[in-house]
Amino acid sequence: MAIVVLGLGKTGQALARYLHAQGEDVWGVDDQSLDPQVDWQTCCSKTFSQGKYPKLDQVTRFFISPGIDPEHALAKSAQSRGIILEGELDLAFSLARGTVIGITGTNGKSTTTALLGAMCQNQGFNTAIGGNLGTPFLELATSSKNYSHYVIEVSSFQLETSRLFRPHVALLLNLSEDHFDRHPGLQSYLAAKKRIFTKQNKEDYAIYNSDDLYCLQAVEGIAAGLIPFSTAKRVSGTYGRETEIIWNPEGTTPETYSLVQCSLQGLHNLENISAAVAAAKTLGIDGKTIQQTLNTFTGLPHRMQKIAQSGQVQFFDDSKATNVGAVVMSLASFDQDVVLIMGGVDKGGDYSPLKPLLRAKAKAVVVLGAAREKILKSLTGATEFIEVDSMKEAVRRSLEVVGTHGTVLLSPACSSFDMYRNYKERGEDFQNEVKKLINGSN
Ligand code: UMA
Ligand code: ADP
Repeated sequence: MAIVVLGLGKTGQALARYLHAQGEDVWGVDDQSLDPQVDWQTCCSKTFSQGKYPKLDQVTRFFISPGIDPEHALAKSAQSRGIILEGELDLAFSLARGTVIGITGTNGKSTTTALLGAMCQNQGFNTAIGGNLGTPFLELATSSKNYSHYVIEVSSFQLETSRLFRPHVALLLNLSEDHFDRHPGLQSYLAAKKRIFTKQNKEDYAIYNSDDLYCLQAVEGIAAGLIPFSTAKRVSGTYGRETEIIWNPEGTTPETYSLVQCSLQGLHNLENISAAVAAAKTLGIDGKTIQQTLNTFTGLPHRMQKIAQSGQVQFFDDSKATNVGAVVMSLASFDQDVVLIMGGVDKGGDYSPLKPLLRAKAKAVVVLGAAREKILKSLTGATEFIEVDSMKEAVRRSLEVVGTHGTVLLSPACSSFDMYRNYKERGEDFQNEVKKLINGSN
């Protein structure tokens, strides 16, 4: 009897290694060639790659990596035999011994995960931070470090196959169009996100954005205790406004946290901080630790990261903004005179929500990558558009257009896979080109 692990990236390797160590007969499958650096014998008894698939007669369990569509041919053939597709999340959850905090939403997951993780660590909790953020949850759950807390970023892809995952504290930050290349529409995407709450009971907590209609829809009828956060009005949880966060659930004395020394900027980060503070209070973290973490947390790279200033021109790397909702928030954080560099691989969403912001804030948009035509078709008329073929050219043209003052912002609204391995590589390329150009070595 064998177990198939489909996809041998980070998740697949963690799954195969764990299952193999348990004495299971693990068959690893990947559509690409296998990484020669990995000693596959330590995780799989058989491997299949580049279009070769195993027969499923002897297969009893089937794990699928989050990046692989359940419509994948081998996964479909397993399902047609009555084999249930399993993901990593449930297995990791069943093995984790501490308090699990799950964070999902379209945008802000990584920032909120890292911030809340830092609060937990500063409180002295033995905290694991990971999941979709980087280190697979399964690796953390099976580590010998005996974590007391797991702060886990969870994607819709991971939630799609979950049946058991029950975080003690679950956060839903926001919901807007994303991953339409995989989810047939917003309702299916929302249904996947809602699964973060499905297994919770009344001893658990659901922290949600009460300014977001989809989040309100997602928490309807769930069993967990509800804790809202808002940046628009005072609610019975956290309220983020300008330079402070107020924690004031019904029946409590209000607590105020200052953001004057906090380096996370912008309305979107006010949401992320409000969510993190609500979770920290729910976990019993003391006010002093929360304030100290807000004062010292520096944010993650490639998320609205200010990378350079040349005279009155500032440069921001927001390469992680891979959907329209993220770019809307980023643009909203600037006054005007923005030259926006966008493009990459289209994820099936609608670009038109950018139109009013581009009219109000942009000097020009520099477009590159595979989604160029679709972007131009939906946004033409909102501002000046410049088509380019490389990041080098994008930076050079941006600098010409921005003139002596303004902002050059890489915030692509697309994924990066047409030109780069991931958003990090894209951000690094942008940063290098900016540095070369402003230092005059290009
Ligand atoms: N593969 C196939 N057939 C396919 C597609 C992929 O065999 O049709 C193979 C690839 O050749 C590769 C493997 O599957 O070897 C990759 O699997 P994967 O895409 O599931 O990626 P992992 O390396 O396992 O990384 C995943 C997450 N990636 C995705 O969900 C796409 C990582 O999130 C996460 O950090 C990691 O697990 C650990 O939990 C990245 C991500 O982009 C950052 N996530 C998306 C996002 O944030 O928008 C959801
Ligand atoms: P995720 O892990 O969900 O992709 P990140 O924290 O990595 O989120 O941020 C990705 C991008 O999304 C950032 O570069 C920023 O442009 C945007 N962003 C961050 N937080 C929010 C939010 N709360 N609402 C909308 N956009 C956001």
